[in-house]
Amino acid sequence: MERNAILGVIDVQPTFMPGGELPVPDGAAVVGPINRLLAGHFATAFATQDWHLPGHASFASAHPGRAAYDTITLPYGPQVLWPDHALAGSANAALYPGLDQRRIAAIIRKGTDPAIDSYSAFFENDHRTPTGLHGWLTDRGVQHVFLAGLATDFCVAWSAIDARRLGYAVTVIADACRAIALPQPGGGSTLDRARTDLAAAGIRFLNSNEI
Ligand code: VGL
Ligand code: ZN
Repeated sequence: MERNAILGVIDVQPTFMPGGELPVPDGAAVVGPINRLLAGHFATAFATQDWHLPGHASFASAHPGRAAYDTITLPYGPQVLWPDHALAGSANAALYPGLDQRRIAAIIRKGTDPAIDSYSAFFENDHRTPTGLHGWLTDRGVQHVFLAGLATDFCVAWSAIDARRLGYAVTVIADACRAIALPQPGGGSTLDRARTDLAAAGIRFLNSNEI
């Protein structure tokens, strides 16, 4: 692996796994490939944690009359409403206990502003408020960001697009991610849409055995 590469482990938290509050189908399957990559291929990694207070603007429960998976318009744009999830300080918001954390040098918590959702590891969903990750990566000379985790079509995709915009080479490790895949009004799913957007942005997809 290039010396200026890093693995980003996105939202590998029990809240996004079967049995959690916002289960991503087959979500726990990302842990095996991620742990192998952490042990064998990457000297350094960062991780993100989705981290919301009760009443967060992305929770359907905060919008009377709305249901989970509806889309509404908030001041910064469209927002899918989710079941309450990733409650700050809860056991299900911790990094997944089976994740090998030895090489995780930084942990970024996102979604801490009650009024703004934050899918990307780099910016909140207003596309303006930085998380600080870009500065940390820049200071360390990182040029190539590899991404794995949950969910392919939300937090991984938005992190990948922002990383490209910021000038990094970006590779998504496909078999180390799982998607939510919500049906879209015009047909297709959020995963189809993410794949198209990521390819158009020049983001590479590899499987972990090709790294
Ligand atoms: C995520 C929905 C809401 C994700 C986080 O990690 O992809 N999705 N919050
Ligand atoms: Zn969230």
